[in-house]
Amino acid sequence: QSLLYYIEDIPKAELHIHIEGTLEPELMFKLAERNGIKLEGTVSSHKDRRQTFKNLQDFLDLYYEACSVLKEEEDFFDLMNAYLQKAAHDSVLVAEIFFDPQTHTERGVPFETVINGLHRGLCHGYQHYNIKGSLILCFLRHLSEDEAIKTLKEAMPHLDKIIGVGLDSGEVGNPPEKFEKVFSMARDLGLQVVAHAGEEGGPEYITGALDCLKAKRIDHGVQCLSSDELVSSLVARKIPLTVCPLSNIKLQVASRYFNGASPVKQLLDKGLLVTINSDDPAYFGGYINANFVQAVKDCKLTAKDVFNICRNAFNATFLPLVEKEYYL
Ligand code: ES4
Ligand code: ZN
Repeated sequence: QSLLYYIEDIPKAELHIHIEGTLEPELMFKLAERNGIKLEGTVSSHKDRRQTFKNLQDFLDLYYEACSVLKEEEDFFDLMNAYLQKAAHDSVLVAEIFFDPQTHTERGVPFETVINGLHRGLCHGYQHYNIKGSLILCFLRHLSEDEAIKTLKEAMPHLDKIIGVGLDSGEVGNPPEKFEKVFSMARDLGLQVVAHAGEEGGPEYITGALDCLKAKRIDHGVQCLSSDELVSSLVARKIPLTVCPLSNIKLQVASRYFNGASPVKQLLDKGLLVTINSDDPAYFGGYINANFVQAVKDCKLTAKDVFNICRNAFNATFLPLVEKEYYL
């Protein structure tokens, strides 16, 4: 009803979106054809394959496979442009966007191709949709720290196009401590730090991301609810959580611990700085507005809750203070 219109129109900051996770089957087939790549199946069969996932790894296998159609700078530009167009439709004004360079450099696509295409897409999006977009380089945690360091070195000539670093991919078995050195190097370069933690991993992954990597935001973080001590610490240190309701539901993160519903309500009730985000919208059934609708439905949120969540997100951006104040 009217809350749905409120959700559609309220200005938003998107803080947890993987650009590779916005690759819709339609664009995937278009790029495959342009690059002379033969794909199995059809747009419709690929949509079907994205309906359910057993867990994070089950999704990641498909996500990395789909990335094989991304080859040229123009492909990364088109991917970014397609996302920003959708974000504008969802009243997104600021977007801090993850990209996974190692997914592409491992296949022989040069780092420059990836970053130049994405960055050109952001510039185009600022001009055409008035979205303030920036890039966060994510290291793949299933790979070694040496490979992460190699990637950071490749990024050095492009530091003007990156605001921070993050950590993603399969969490369990790849704790934050594995990446202490590369995150310290990144901080010394003046980069901001975020990390996925407490998605499938327990509270110790969140503590590690904060204390060892010095993360300023936690991506997901929903598993903090199993430690009262950690919750108190997150509240006291005002650490924002970038929560992704549809992701948690589709990857069975919610079902195992929160009876299949988004844990947004429990997190808000503890006084945590919750934000609502998209994660991999082309796989999880919807972009940021759909994630708000899901949370409102699961948690019976009010317009006031929606407002506070949006305000939390602008507050949690890495914008310079004067720019941030403009949105608050
Ligand atoms: C991801 Cl949902 C999620 N978790 C961890 N890593 C990721 N990369 C892309 N989506
Ligand atoms: Zn994510």
